[in-house]
Amino acid sequence: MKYYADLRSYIEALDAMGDIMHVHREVDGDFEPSAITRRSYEMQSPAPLFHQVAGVATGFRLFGAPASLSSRSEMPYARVAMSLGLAPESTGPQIVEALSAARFRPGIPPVRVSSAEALCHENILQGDEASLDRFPIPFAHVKDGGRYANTWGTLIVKTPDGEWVNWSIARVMKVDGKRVVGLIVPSQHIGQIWTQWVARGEPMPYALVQGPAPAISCVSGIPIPAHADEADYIGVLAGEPVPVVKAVSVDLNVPATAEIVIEGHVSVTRDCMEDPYGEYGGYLGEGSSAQPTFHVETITHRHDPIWPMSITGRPVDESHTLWAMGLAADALTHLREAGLPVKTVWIPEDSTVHWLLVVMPQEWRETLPGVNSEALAQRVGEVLFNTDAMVFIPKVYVVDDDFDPTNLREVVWALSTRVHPVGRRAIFEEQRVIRLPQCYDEEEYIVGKGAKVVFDTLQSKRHLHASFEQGYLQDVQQRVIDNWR
Ligand SMILES: Cc1cc2nc3c(=O)[nH]c(=O)nc-3n(C[C@H](O)[C@H](O)[C@H](O)COP(=O)(O)O)c2cc1C
Ligand SMILES: [Mn+2]
Repeated sequence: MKYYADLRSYIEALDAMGDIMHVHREVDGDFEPSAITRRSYEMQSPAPLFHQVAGVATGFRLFGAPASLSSRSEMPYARVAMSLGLAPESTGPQIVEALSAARFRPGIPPVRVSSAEALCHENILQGDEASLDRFPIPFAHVKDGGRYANTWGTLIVKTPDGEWVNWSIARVMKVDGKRVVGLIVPSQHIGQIWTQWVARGEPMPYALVQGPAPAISCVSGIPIPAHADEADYIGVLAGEPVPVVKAVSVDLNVPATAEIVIEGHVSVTRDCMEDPYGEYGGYLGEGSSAQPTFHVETITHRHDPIWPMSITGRPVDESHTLWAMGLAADALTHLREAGLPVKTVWIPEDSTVHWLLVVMPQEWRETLPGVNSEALAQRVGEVLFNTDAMVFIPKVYVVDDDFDPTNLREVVWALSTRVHPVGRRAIFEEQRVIRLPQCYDEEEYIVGKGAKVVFDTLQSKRHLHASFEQGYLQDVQQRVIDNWR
């Protein structure tokens, strides 16, 4: 187990295990880097590091697929695990468990270092010099409304009273060298905090951080509770405080080892059009909406900075690995806090965050005397659908632990044989619906309400599998294995 304190040491570690594809030939600055990154997701090949992008200074690099599935198929979650300081061989459920366990430990606040010690302050650009035009910012997908200047970076904002500092990922689109426009979802923490600044009529200071320590990127992309600082939680995962430095022109602390930090203020009105953007559900974007403008005032960066990107779309990319595991850990935490003896929670990558499996241990009936599976499904829905993070999840399955929830073949087999066509489900009407899950009708998106469901797939009596492992006596199995050629 090793914690990577900056993006470069993480990339070096991936390189040492054969999981980096160096692209030395010049790529265009428009679509080629994203197309290569997309193809690398779909082929599960090494993560591309672009050494020369047309239109930007030599030395300015682009890095794709930072936390998707590893090309080392025997350790598929190595990129996520290593980012979080866990062993590369960690299984999905082990990562989910680690993320949930860290929620129960006291936070470790960041430490301030001086500007002279902060790598992210090696270059400080202000005024006209502080232009996004210097950086390699490609288009992500062909139908997008513009170049996306944030797909994997951390937005840092804090409440006007200074009590709560939030680090999160939300996409922002480049308008020009000095302006970007960001999608602010009201239920997300950045939305909750922006609303407080709007109420005061003051522009919100922000820092957009590209390429901090990989654990920072990962935690920025997953839910922890409102009013909790992601920095303190990252300190727990890292086992040491995150080094931060005071930003140059706004009153915010930023991760000291980051590749690039963009500083400025966010407008108090939704004054700019954002979107379309190809989303995690796997479809190219349609439509657009008015969102606030982020003005670029100062940019600081390391020498030869690396700009990371996640090119969301059909599975599997960072939304389906990291974000899904973070949502699963959040659900697991809430269910356990509600006293439910849940073994694990898993969101299959290929469901693009539309299915969430709640895995019950064999002995759950003894732990919850008098509760039948129908009542359990109802309780699971009551707990989950009241949390902010589950606004993204339309369909929950309560399942037995007699199959591997991370193995898609087993998931399809178990669900197709255990979901009743019409019965055994708890339906929750009038739930919050936002425009990101793909399965609702236009009228439901307009009113912002629709149904959610918890399928009760628990078997009243466990059926044995007609498999090699369960369908034959031990001595026959052993003889077969011993004589296998
Ligand atoms: C690659 C990636 C892209 C994301 N893009 C967005 C986005 O554009 N808007 C958004 O609201 N959440 C987005 N998310 C999800 C949020 O980062 C996640 O819900 C996180 O919990 C938000 O932080 P918060 O809990 O502090 O609000 C993205 C996550 C990942 C991993
Ligand atoms: Mn938060």
